Amino acid sequence: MPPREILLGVVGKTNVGKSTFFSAATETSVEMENRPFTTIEPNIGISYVRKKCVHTKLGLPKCTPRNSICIEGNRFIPVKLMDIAGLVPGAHLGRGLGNKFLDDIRQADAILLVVDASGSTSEDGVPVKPGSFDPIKEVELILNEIDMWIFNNVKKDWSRFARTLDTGSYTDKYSIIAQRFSGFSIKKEHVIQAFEEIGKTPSKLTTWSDEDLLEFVKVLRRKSKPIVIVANKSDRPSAEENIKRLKEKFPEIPVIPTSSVAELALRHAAKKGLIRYIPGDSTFTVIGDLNTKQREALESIKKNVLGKWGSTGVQEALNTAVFKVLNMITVYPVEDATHYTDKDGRILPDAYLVPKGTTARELAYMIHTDLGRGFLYAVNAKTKQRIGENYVLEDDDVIKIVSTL
Ligand SMILES: Nc1nc2c(ncn2[C@@H]2O[C@H](COP(=O)(O)OP(=O)(O)OP(=O)(O)O)[C@@H](O)[C@H]2O)c(=O)[nH]1
Ligand SMILES: [Mg+2]
Repeated sequence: MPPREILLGVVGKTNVGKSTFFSAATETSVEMENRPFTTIEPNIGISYVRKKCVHTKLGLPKCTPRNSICIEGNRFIPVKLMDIAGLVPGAHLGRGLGNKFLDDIRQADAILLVVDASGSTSEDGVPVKPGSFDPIKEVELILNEIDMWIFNNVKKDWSRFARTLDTGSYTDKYSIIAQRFSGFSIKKEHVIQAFEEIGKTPSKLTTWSDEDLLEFVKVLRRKSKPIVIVANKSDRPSAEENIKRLKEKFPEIPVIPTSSVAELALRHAAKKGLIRYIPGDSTFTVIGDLNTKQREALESIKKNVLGKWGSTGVQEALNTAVFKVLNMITVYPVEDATHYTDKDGRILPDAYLVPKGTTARELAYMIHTDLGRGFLYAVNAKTKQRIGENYVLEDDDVIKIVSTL
């Protein structure tokens, strides 16, 4: 089984810039020779997280990437991005695209919650005077829609389910409850964590009130669908104060100031050969002939976005979701631990995103079932030391697996 594909859902009220974010994040100037993912639905695109490539740390002049891209020492590793239709209040009751929207969300590993930080779109997505709508309300609205949707779905049959669990003798109630929520990709570990957090055990479910169930659902959602707040339209003056407020209001959620239009413009300009810009950079260099309009647009981006926030935020939002919120690390499997190559001599061909805590043997299984089954030992290519199956992988490890099969 190859490493799990990561899917990030771009979620938000209507007209906040979800599609612009999606276009910017999936626009690339470098084509990969073989597409990393097999099935791509229309609203799904490929985006990349950015990391310093391990070849630079190893003092190698270059690498030969296969499942990813390396631009000037920066490894870009693919993840899937889903552009989800705009959400309106009452979606959980079927309003707007209602259930379609919520259905998409359940597949996502993490949510990029896009808000209009400039406060210039109303609850229903209608343009209003900048600063007149509070993006904090947007975050609350969306989280509430997701919570209510899960709650309503689970509540339907809850009392019977609760009775069965309370009266039957089950050894692993957590698993059964996880199954009940599996349609929302909620796993057993999330269920265990949620019970811990609400200070209950799965023994007297029949005594739960609706409020108890809703509280449980909220905690489950937080555990299973972690969020990054994409504070979009940060190029507008009215965004600054709101971004500060968002950070204060949601201290446990990363808030990333973002200008999707700026990122899209930079990527287009780079693609046309007008500028040199690597996604996530804090600046760009002009290398082509710009007309006045182009020059003014780029200067404005430099001043109002890059100069002010340090980057457009698009790359940072993706990186935060994958590395901080989903806790992924990067490992590089190789077949030759001396030269860091695969059997065809490609240097550091693959960069895998794996959850923190993954062991050497689990990595072997991800590369190939046979490698996992016949696992003998692994070699840490950086230190040339042998490591056992229970070795917990570290970020940027380069690993050779030795197997009987
Ligand atoms: N100033 C500014 N405008 C933006 C930014 N991102 C998007 N917009 C504008 O906001 C409007 C809505 O953008 P979309 O990307 O279509 O928004 P959406 O969230 O996909 O909208 P729906 O699909 O209708 O829900 C467009 O006019 C964009 O040009 C940004 O970073 N800054
Ligand atoms: Mg859209």
